[in-house]
Amino acid sequence: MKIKKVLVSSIQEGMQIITKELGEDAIILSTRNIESETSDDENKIEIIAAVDDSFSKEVNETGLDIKNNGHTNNINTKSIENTLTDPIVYSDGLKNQIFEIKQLLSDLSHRVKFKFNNAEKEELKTILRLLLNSEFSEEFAYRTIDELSELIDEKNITENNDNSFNYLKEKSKEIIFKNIKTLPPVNKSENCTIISFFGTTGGGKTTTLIKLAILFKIIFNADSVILSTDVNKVGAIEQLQTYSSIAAIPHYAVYSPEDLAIALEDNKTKDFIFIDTTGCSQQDKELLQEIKKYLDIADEHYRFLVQSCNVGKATFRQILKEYSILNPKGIILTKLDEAAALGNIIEVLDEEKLPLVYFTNGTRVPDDIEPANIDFLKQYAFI
Ligand SMILES: Nc1nc2c(ncn2[C@@H]2O[C@H](COP(=O)(O)OP(=O)(O)OP(=O)(O)O)[C@@H](O)[C@H]2O)c(=O)[nH]1
Ligand SMILES: [Mg+2]
Repeated sequence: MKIKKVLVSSIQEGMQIITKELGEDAIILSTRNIESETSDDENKIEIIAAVDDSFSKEVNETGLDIKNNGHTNNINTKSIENTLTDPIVYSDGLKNQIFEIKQLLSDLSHRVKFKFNNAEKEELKTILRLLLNSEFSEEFAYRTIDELSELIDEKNITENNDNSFNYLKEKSKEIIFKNIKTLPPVNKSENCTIISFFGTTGGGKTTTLIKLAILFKIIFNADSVILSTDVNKVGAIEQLQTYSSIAAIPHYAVYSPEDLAIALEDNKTKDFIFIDTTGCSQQDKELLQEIKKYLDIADEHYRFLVQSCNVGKATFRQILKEYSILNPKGIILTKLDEAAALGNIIEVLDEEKLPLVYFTNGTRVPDDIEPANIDFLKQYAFI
C-alpha cells in the first residue's frame, strides 16, 4: 500500500498530482480544509490518497486491466475476448475493496459538495459541528447537511440571522428523524393483552413494566398481573414486591415455560398480563434461547425490547441483530435523562427500522414514561 498526502488549492489540482504519482487506481482516504494562519494566504485542502499494490495486482491477474499503460501486446487477443464475454468472478478481497471504495466515494461526494458549495455558510458549519458532537457519524452528518443546503438554496436564507438558524435547526431535526418509526401506545382491549419485556441487564425492564402497569391501572382502571421469569437474580422478586404491593398489582414468579403456561391460563380474565424476563447480554445465545422458550409459550400481543440509550453504536447494532430472534414488535428507549447525545441511537434506528413505542426519562414511578413521539425525542437531539 502506497500512501500520499498532498496540500493543494483545489480538489482538481490534488487529483492530478495523485493520479500522476500513484496511478489511476488511487483512492482518496480523507480530505480536510486547512485554514491558513495568516489572512494573506489562501486556505488549503489536505488530501490523503492511497493505492493498494495487491489490489492493482489482483485486477491485473483477472485480466481486467487490458490497458497496461497503453500497450496490449503482452495480453493475447483470445484472453481479452474471454475476459469480455465470461461472467466476472470477483474474489472476496476485490468485493471488499469495491465496497470500501463505494463508501468512500459516497462519503467524499457529500463532503466535497458541502465544502465547495457552502464553504461560507456559517450556520451550516455550526449545524455540522453540532451533529458530529452528538455522535452522528461523519457520513450521516454530511448527508444531512447536503439535504439542508438544498433547502438553503430554495429559501435563499441570509446569514447570521437567528430566525434562519433556528429554521435550519428545525429542518435538520426533520431530516434526522424522517425515517424513525413509532408505534401507538398500548390500549386496553376487550380481551386479555399480554406484553413481554426483554433486553440487556439493567436496561430498565422491571421499572418500565411497573410504570406501565400502574399507569394502565390509573388510565384504564385495568386489572393486571405481573409474571416474572427473572427468578435467579438476587433481589429481583423483592424489587417487584416493593412496587406491586404499593400499587396493589399481584405478581408471581414463574420457574419454567410450563409454569408460565399455567399462570397465563390462570390469569386469562385479567386486562393485562405483564411478563418480566431476566436481563440478558446480546452475546449470551444460550440465555436468549431460554427466554425464547418462555416467549414461544406466551404468544404475547406485544414484545418490547427495552434498551437504555447510553449504548454505543456497534453494541446497539449487535443488540438489535441478536435480539431479532425474539422478534420484538417495538423498542422502549430508557434513560433519556442520562443521555448526553443520541446520534448513535438515531442512526442505528434509521437503518434498522424497529419502531419506538415508549421513552423513559427518569426513575420516578410511574411519572417518567412517555409514549414514543418524535417531537418529544427532538428535544433530546442535542442540536
Ligand atoms: N435515570 C434513569 N434510570 C432508570 C430509568 N429506568 C430505569 N432506571 C434505573 O435503572 C436501574 C435498573 O432498572 P431495572 O428496572 O431494575 O432494570 P432491569 O432491566 O429490570 O434490570 P435487570 O433485571 O437486572 O436486567 C434502576 O436503578 C432504575 O431505577 C430511566 O429512565 N432513567
Ligand atoms: Mg429486572
